[in-house]
Amino acid sequence: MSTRLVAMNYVSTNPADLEDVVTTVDLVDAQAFTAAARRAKQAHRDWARVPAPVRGQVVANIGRLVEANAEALARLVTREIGKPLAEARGEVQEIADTCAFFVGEGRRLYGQTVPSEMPDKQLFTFRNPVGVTAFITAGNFPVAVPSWYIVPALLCGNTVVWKPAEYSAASAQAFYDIFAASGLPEGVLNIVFAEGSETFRGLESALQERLVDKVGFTGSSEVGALIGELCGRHLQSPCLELGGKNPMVVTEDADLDLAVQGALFSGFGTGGQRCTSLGTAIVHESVHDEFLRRFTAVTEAAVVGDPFGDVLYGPMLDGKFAVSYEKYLGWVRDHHTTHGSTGVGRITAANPRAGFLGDPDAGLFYHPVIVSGVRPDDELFLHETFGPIVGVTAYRTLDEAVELANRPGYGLSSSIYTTDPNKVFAFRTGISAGMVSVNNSTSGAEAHVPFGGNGKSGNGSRQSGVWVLDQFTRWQAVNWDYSGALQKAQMDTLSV
Ligand code: UN1
Repeated sequence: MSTRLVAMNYVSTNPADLEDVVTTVDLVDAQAFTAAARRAKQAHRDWARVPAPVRGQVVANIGRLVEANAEALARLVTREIGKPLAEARGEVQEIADTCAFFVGEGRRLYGQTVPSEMPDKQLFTFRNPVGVTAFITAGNFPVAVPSWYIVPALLCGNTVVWKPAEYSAASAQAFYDIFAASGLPEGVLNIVFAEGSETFRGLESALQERLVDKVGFTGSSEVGALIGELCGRHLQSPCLELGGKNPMVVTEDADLDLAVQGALFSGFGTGGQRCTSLGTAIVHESVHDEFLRRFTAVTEAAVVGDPFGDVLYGPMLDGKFAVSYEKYLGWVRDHHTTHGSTGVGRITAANPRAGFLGDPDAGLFYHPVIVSGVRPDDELFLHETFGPIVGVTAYRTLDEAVELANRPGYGLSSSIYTTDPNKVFAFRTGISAGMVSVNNSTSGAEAHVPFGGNGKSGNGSRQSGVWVLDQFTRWQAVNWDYSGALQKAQMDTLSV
């Protein structure tokens, strides 16, 4: 473990106005991360002994506080990461919905009774908390996604170390303050601001010292693989919620206007910076040109700008995404494209930093880009771009469409626009995605259904709803013998 002290702070700025400093936080080093895990470990025994219905009451308090502070929190999220206010309000609502769901789970958290093969004997199962959980979350959903981890983890009797993204530090701190005011005992929830490599090393020591029992990570597939490797060395299976190259298949019988609305929202909503954002629209050859024409038209009419205004999307979440996005734009520029491959749409003059692609005064604002004619071996077809780029390609048979949809090797979200139920069936059973939308957007999952992906999108873990309980509890089998004799399974089994 390092003894180096990292005396650093991070300045979180408003991506729509880089002069506006939202907050400054101190970043701690690896040792401080491990120390937080130690605090969480100390707090665990008492928290696990609080009856689950009472833990549910704390979750109810959190939900009430979130609702009371909803508008302020949503505005802070918009200011800090540039997400349009309507989306930020929805995100805050998602925390309240998650709390509402898990308040009730405090009175369920069911185990089972299981018949024994021997007389005078009972078998039971109990859900036990896993212990200390450690979550590393991204900043594109700076409060909703952390709530998917933290609320059920707490409800199940775990304590938490949480490392949010630095660029959403103020939103994370406000979220933490709400949780801290809800009656959570000291040490149960610990927030740590640290840079990635210090977090990794801190987590490594915490796993080595057996201080952490379950890791959750939301972020890129590359970092997810490193976290998976690290956890695997300690025989742990983390929750990994990673990237996506989410396909949308549009069949020949689809309602094209509906499909175009779906493509606009899932491709360019949040500036394409959701793990569930649309990557490629795979459109039947007979409607491809018409789809492209209409999609281009609505995209050209869309307004990008001040996230407090009525816009499709605002700036990139943070400068670091603009840097990586420039690389993807390089792919676009190199590509043989049609329909405005270097940018369609316009940027509103309502924002003083408004400008056009390539204009240094545009700050972190980027045009939406539609790339037609993407081919299965193109980098643009295969890789997540985490920005406002949507590829469009044509297909002939549905089998071919499904093959194209699976080709990038991710498997988070997907969608099909069709009026033919047989095509829905073929798509649903052929696609290797954790989530399938029918005549709806790839993004915007509801907060109480299983969320997660396969392949490069994750290791099969699921968040939300009752499904997440399997991440944050471990089954304990209890074998209780009333007979007063040593009854041996398999050997003393009654036969008739
Ligand atoms: C993410 O981008 O990490 O389904 C999560 C959606 C949102 C969550 C996205 N509710 O688009």
